[in-house]
Amino acid sequence: MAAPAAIRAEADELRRELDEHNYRYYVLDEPTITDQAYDKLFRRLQALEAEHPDLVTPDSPTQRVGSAPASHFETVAHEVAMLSLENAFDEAEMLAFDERLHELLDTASPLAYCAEPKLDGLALSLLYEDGRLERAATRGDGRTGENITANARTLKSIPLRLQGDRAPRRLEVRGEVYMDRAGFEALNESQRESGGKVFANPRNAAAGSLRLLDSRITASRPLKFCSYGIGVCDGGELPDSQYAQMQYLRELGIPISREIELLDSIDACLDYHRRMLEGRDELGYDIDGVVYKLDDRRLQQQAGFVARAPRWAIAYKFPAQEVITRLLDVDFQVGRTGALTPVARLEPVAVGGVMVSNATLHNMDEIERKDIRIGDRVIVRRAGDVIPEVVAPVVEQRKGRLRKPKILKRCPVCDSEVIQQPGQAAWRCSGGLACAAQRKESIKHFASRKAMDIEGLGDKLVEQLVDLELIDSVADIFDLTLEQLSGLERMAEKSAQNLLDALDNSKRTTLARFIYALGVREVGEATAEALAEHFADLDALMDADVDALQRVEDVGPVVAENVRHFFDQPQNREVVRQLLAHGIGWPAVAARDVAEQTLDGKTYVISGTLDGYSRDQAARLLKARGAKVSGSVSAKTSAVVAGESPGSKVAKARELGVEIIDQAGFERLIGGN
Ligand code: JCF
Repeated sequence: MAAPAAIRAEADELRRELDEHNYRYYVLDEPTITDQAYDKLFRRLQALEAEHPDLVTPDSPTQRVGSAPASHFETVAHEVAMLSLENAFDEAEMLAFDERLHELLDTASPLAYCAEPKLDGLALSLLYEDGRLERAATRGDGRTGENITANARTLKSIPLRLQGDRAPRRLEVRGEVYMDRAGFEALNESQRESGGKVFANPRNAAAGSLRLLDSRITASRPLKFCSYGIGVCDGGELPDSQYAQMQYLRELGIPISREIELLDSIDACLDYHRRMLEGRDELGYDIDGVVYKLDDRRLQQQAGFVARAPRWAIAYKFPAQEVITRLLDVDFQVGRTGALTPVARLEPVAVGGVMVSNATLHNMDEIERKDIRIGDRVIVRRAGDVIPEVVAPVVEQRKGRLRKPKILKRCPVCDSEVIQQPGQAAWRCSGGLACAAQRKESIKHFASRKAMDIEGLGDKLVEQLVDLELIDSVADIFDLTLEQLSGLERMAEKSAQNLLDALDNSKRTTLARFIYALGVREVGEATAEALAEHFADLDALMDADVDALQRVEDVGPVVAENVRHFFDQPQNREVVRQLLAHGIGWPAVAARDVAEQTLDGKTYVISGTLDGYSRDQAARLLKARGAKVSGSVSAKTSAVVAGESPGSKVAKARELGVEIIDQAGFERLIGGN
């Protein structure tokens, strides 16, 4: 049965609104509604489409989930070849590029360039016909690529239809598919957990995710698209400058770089390059240089092409963020919790413009998985603000039999036994606070900004104080005297007094900071905050059993066990006692009443939107009263909480005869919260 006209009109309107919000989010970077409100519209559309399948259109925002695997990719011939770029590696080569263009174009006036960062991803061609995405293809060898339409459709930053009604009849948009660093880290984390493939860098992760035969997997990968130009254009006029063309694409709903700039001369280009190089780490995604294009399209045409690249564009490369060097040896560093981190000693090499001679190898499992040997040539990566890491060995260059790095039997700092707990990748020194390394690290952590925030008590000073045996534990720092401090190397009396003042000031803190400062394994700021809010009182926390601890939001069995174990150690309890005796204190935290477990044994499913509660909040309130919250309805479900525009779950509940309760019913359950 065809859907009634009114329903069809509502679905069309929802699609229009969702497209608009997608555009505001991905292109303008200025969302005007919350994620929740977006989800609400999305679910309403999903519900309409589920009830009236004839309403589903291929360009509906709901159709980005991917489809059953293909056996192979079809070949696509590019109507206009996808070119590569000439490279420049220094200012002299950039000046020569500009000079040559002046000669070719027979002009002495400064030339204007359109500049943008060069993303480190894969080129993609998107063909829109009458404003609809018809085909997506990889670059391939520039003449023919692969048809990966099903995969490209799953990227939310690629519009399935163009905005407005100004789109030419046929428009081929070109750009780069990439993964930002946060997406890359999150993907690798989940791959590690599920035993899947771990990617060496964001580029490999993007390539591996885009060219999957199963587009449903592509849909789950954090891929992004950013356009850099236009290929084919039929049946429409394009602006006559590169910069204006890019703005035009943006108006059509195509994401372009936020960093794009129109520059009036080659000098401005060199300045842009310096600015981008400086800001490189803060961008959040890897770039390997800057692309400059002659802005005037008529001049571009005059300049023409060489074999496989335009004469009117150039990529000015940055120093590589991945380089190859030799692994000389592997040492071990002991962290705050005793974990031994293997550290690569490298033949010094410049990475991203910085000399590097040490890099992390993460842990022994990682070394084993990557089969890294001492003496190998290894790929070293330094990107963003993370510490340099060894990505992989270059196995093809391995000569002879090389030794595998081995974990130490004894701690390199205190000679205690090194042990590995079952199910954990980390090997740990068993010395605890008897180990100077762990003492130093725990004191550094205690004093750090997000913990007790003791200004002037930096890493170097902590090491000095521990080495001189002036302090042993975090409590000892409050016994330091002016005499002791001003007797230290490079410490004037003024700085010594400032440090004593800072120590005094730090004593007025918050319970959350204090808990965090203690450095319990895996208790970060957020967990410390949750513990403080839940228990409101240090004694209550110190005496809580594992079950009580697990009732705290986001505290699972491992963290609960760590907290319990920490406070079971008499020396830890003693340190806490001493700290409090020094006058450390905090304003009282309003105790959050522990809700009565009125919903113990019940299981609820939430569907649709509740007024005034996000789904997470609603779930939390139910869980706080002992209920379980599940994502799917079964005969065991106690009730479905149905908010506004609920989905198919309500239908399922009806089918199974499961109770359905509305907003008022939900509020009765949680007792007028
Ligand atoms: O960001 C890039 N990787 C990128 C590649 C940017 C551009 O403006 C490009 C490109 C490849 C070819 N322009 C051309 C012509």
